[in-house]
Amino acid sequence: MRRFQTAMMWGQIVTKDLLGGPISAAKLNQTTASAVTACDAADGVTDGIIDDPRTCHFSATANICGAPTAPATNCLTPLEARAIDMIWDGPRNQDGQRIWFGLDPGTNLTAVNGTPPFFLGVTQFHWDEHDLNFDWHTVSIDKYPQVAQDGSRNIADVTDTFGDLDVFRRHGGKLLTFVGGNDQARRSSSAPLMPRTDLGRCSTVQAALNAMSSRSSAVLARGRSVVMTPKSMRASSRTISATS
Ligand SMILES: [Ca+2]
Repeated sequence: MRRFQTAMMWGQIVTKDLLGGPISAAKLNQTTASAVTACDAADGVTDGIIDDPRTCHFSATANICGAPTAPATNCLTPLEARAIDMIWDGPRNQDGQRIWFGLDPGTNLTAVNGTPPFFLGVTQFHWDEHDLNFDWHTVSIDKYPQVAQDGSRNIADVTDTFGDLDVFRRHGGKLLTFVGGNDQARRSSSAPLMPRTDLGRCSTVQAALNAMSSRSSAVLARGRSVVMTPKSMRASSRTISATS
């Protein structure tokens, strides 16, 4: 929970540093619509949904005003396009290594990147720094990794660990979690990490879990590792029935 709540502030910090503040909702929504238009049909069904956002490599630079691919309205400046590409990419440290996942193309960008910031992100920064008066505006792109690291040191034991699930496991419990790909806060691509974060330190449960991720990500104890698509969701339902 700590990592993804901290990451809610990534877009706020990127737009603050590059632009002085958030990008307008109209431009964010237009860019999302452009990404959906570009990637929708790749899954074989033109339904307004990007079935597996990991396969969508649309860049917001296509929407820069004056570009042949730019939309008729709500085109972007080069810095706005760079900011949105960084939001999709996710936070990175000074070595260029990604330290959490970006928002999926197709996800509504306005909820955590508009005005005001998503309140849980602001609160998480307070927890990360153990300072109720900590002002997120003082955090730059370069300093973001330190706040995330501070959170690991200061608050992870409180926010990232749940009860001992070994007992649940020994009793034959089966666990199914679901992450909607269009959740503005959760990154569906983070679902495979859930056994190591949200499920805490239960080694036997971790060992029992297989990760399945996509737009409709799921983690199923004793399940098989598959990529979830509408077809495989139906197949997975049969797997769940067979093992329950
Ligand atoms: Ca589609």
